[in-house]
Amino acid sequence: MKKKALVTGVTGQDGSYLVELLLEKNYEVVGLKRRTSTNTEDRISHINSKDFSIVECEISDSGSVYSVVEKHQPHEVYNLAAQSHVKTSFDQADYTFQVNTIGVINFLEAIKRFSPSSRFYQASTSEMFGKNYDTYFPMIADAKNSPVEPVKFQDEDTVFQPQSPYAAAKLASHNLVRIYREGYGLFGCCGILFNHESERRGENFVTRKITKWIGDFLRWEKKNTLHQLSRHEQKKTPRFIIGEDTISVPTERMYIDMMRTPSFPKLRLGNVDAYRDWGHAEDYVNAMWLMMQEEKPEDYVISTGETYSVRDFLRIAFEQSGLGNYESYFVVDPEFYRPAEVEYLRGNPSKAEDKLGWQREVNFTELVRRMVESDINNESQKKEKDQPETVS
Ligand code: NDP
Ligand code: GDR
Repeated sequence: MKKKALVTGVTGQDGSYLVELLLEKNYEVVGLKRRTSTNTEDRISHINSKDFSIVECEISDSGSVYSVVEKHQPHEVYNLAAQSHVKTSFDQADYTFQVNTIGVINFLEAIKRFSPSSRFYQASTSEMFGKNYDTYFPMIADAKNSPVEPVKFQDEDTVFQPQSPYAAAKLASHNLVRIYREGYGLFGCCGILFNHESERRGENFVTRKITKWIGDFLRWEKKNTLHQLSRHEQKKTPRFIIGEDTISVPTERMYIDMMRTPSFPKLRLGNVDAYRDWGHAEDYVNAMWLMMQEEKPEDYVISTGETYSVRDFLRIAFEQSGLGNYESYFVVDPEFYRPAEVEYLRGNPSKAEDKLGWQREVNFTELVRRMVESDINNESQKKEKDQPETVS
């Protein structure tokens, strides 16, 4: 008999990759999505399998959750649905708790009452560490001659110190899973996942915001520069006028309308000095599945063990796109600062590597490359698809 999995948040980044993985592993997958007035199935519209169905479920509504769990009696429940934007959670704290905490209580209660053998995965987060980290001193052969800096990291034993309503709501849920595990013997495990991105990342998270801007800018550049200019001319005239807030094409280089000076808004970002441990979502959904196959439910840190700043991401993305130095293309906008920030994240994935045999495959540079490439190609592919077919 096929195993049946329920996946909440199926229309999100991780949901889409997890469904692909579970179908590959021969599961029957029921994806749960909330009701929306517009189509939110872009990330899963390519999945065409008789073993995949989508059911409407609002996870903050207990009746909705109880009936879906009772009806399907799933072997595994992956709870990925969340109000997942940290900055938004400062403005929508109540709603964030409704979805990110009450939603989890609804599933734990539903499993306890109607399907106690179901296994439950909760999407916990490195944001729960907030300001806190531990340190170790690296072993350096010639410690006498080189100053030894302590290395900061977080692992399963690091004390949580959340910095946002999002993280506080996720921490409450993290504890609830432990309480139901210890109190009622439910199989509940939490993946403490550090940031993971992809070509499918939501457009208002910083990595995708950067790569999407690059893609949009390059298309605008192509449309608005006079490509008929000789190579010699192109070298002579500046490519752009870079002002405080916008980037403009000089009139003599304009392509379509000689009276217009087209301009493009600069990339606006908040704190570019925050450090994150960034991996690829495809590697991370594999870790979710692995921890659900263990004999005993436990919590695991999933991360790369490396840390880079937002500035590093910017630098590498702009270099890879061919635009070069990012400095003149972006402005710092206080609107994107948060009331409280998490400055430094670097996870130690040793437990997951040792016990689950998990290994990430995509490194940081490759992650940036894939995202840049996808955003440069994406829109043009989409446009081509949208073009009405011509009849000759
Ligand atoms: P996304 O924001 O891409 O996806 C969130 C999903 O939750 C979407 O499908 C969304 O639906 C759904 N959702 C939101 N509210 C509700 C609701 N009230 N009822 C039902 N569904 C709802 O997140 P990711 O895929 O990146 O992350 C998956 C999970 O992992 C989240 O819980 C996130 O907090 C957590 N996490 C993510 C990390 C990351 O770096 N990506 C790291 C650590 C944890 P819709 O499409 O309609 O908006
Ligand atoms: P994060 O991801 O808050 O770590 O949460 P995000 O990409 O939103 O921010 C990362 C860092 O970049 C800084 N930053 C900006 N962030 C956004 N979104 N937009 C900006 O313009 C901008 N400029 C700078 C932020 O201040 C921050 O320091 C993600 C989410 O997926 C969570 O759901 C998940 O739990 C954690 O990762 C792990």
